[in-house]
Amino acid sequence: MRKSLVILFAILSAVMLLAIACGSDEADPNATATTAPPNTVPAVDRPTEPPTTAPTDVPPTNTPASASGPVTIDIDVNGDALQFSLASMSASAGQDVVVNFNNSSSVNSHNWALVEAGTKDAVAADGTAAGPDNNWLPVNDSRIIGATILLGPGESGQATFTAPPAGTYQFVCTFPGHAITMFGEFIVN
Ligand SMILES: [Cu+2]
Repeated sequence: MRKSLVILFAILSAVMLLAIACGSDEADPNATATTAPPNTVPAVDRPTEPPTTAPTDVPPTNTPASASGPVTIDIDVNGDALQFSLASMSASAGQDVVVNFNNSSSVNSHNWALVEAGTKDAVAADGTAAGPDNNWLPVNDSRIIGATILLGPGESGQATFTAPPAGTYQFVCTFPGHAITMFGEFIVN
């Protein structure tokens, strides 16, 4: 009798354990979902990134190579008056300068010359002596920094030169008689 009780107890225990085991499975239906392995890509299958090489072509910039880059200055005359359209112009020392002189006068011939400070009348006097064949300018004169040729009415021309050291210079027309009123100051910074 006692032996059969032990067997019954063992059977009941086995049934209960089985019930617990089944209940455990039913109570945890998502267990496999949370433990799914991550969908990782093997390192060997990853696409290789393009090499990051430094660009060989430097893009152009609008920054001037230096603060004293070339400059172009336009100047005219005041009609048929013996006057330039500008009383003053300026540039930086060492700067490449282009002066575009448009002689819009209908009757007068002019030139434009940059000369050392205080020399415009003396240069003009020597220019008168040099004559029209020399554009009314003394030849190989160290006081002249730059000049156009003689320009007839309606003509235009250029003077190209390198701006001299800082200071105040003069520009002048050396056509005979014009230097009295036809001049201005050229300031080099
Ligand atoms: Cu003149």
